Amino acid sequence: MTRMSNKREAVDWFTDGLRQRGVEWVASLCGHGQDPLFDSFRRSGIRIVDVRNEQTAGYIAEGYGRLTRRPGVCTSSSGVAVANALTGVMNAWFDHAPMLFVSGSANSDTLGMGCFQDSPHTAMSAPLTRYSRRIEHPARAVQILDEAWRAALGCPHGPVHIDFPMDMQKAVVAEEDLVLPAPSAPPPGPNAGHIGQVAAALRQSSRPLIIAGTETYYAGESGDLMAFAEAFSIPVQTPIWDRGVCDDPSDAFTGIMGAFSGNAGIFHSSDCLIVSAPADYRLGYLRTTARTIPMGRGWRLLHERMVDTGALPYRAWLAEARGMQMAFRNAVLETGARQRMDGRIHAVDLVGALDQVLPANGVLVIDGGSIGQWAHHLLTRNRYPAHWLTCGRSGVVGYGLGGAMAARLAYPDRAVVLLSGDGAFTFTAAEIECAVRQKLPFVAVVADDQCWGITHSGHLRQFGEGIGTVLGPVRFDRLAESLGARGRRVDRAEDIAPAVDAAIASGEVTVIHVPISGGNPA
Ligand SMILES: Cc1ncc(C[n+]2csc(CCOP(=O)(O)OP(=O)(O)O)c2C)c(N)n1
Ligand SMILES: [Mg+2]
Repeated sequence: MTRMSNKREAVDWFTDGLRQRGVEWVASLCGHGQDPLFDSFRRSGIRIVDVRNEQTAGYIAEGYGRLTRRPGVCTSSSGVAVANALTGVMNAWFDHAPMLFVSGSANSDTLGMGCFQDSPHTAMSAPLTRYSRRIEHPARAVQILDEAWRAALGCPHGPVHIDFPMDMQKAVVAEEDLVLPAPSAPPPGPNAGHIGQVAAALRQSSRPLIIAGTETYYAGESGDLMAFAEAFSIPVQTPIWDRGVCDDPSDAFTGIMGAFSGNAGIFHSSDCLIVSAPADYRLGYLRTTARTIPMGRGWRLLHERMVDTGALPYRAWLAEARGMQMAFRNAVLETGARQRMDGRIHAVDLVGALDQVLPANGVLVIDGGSIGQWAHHLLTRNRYPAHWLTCGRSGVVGYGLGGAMAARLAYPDRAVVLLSGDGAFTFTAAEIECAVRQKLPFVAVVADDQCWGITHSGHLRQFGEGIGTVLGPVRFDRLAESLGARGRRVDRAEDIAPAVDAAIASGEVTVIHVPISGGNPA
């Protein structure tokens, strides 16, 4: 007797492949090209988190990738929807966040002939992704998914894109005809020879500084790094907006380095930089006289090497570095005090209140210019947890609501607090309705200085006035209420912490509108 062949539409094989890779939801906005995908998701139990702008779908996918190191998935319809979703893809491209973007498109026999929303989907994504391919043979649906997935989690990680024309989705493929994924090689391990050189450089140094973030985080070595740094009293700093490597308060963590922020004093006082980060603008392109040694994977091996060689901890240097970190923080607080206006809330009050009420495992999502700088300066004195979410190396604003939804999907049981500028918040404010309806609660605290504050401060310095930087009044509490969320306005500094606390406890989407007097720490 011959066995009945198992025949299914390619889209169902594809959806199965997603499920096998642990995908439980996709973020999306419906439309042309993805009806078979939506139907397949529905039948297979994959949740569709729907949004009002594909930008948010992209941000949810990449935010989830950042928070969990597993690719978040978003899908879109064809044409301009792809360009919208590419906003999140581009943000992921900047610093290797793993995510998968799937676009639908018209039947392949009409592509390029002026079919509806005919547009160069994969050509648009190609420069921004580690893998970008259209499925042109339905039997390759799972094999292409596998290639894409492996590229997203490759070395380095990054965003990937699959374009899936509708006729390819609907084509029936027998199981035995499916093209099988090729076996893959494991990621490269630490290079023992190079680790030896790092150890030797450290032994010759008296004031070493470790700069690490995203690379160490995605390598899964944050714990090893911090254990090493603590054992040998070596200060660690993370480039601003990188993934954090220090979840729990640690004396060895001495803050953020970056463009307009961070305590550059430690950097300039160091005689040896152990760098596991790109030498980009945040690190001043590493133009320094200090010895600079790149470091990849293998923090545990380095730790062992240092123990073997009988190296001693750099206690006095770490104490000095901590002193510089505290002096820097105090200078920031003094800047805030100088800017303070009678009776008005200042960003320092707001950030201080969050510091009081945010639980240790709470997810803080930071979006906005000046308010983000204040938060980074004041909240990162001895930790920069990987469960906080920032824009990443791109420095984008306007991703925060997608980021908060991603955080809720990644951490169903934790407090999720978005700290946003007023400008950043309005990029995708309508998503509040989607979050409420789909039970993805978070607390959004909107620091409202009625301007694109960081740019405004820069214009004041350069031109004596802001040029196109001033915004009008928005009642963010009422806006939230009109979108089905809870809204609260706070006008006194002492009311911020209780309001945030109550909002976290409510388990509902809550927007707390905090008018502030404005000002930048730098
Ligand atoms: C998509 C995008 N557009 C423009 C910018 C430039 N930019 C950086 S910070 C900023 C101001 C943000 O204003 P707001 O969210 O109100 O925060 P504030 O600086 O006032 O605290 C702008 C316009 C950017 N980073 N990203
Ligand atoms: Mg603002």
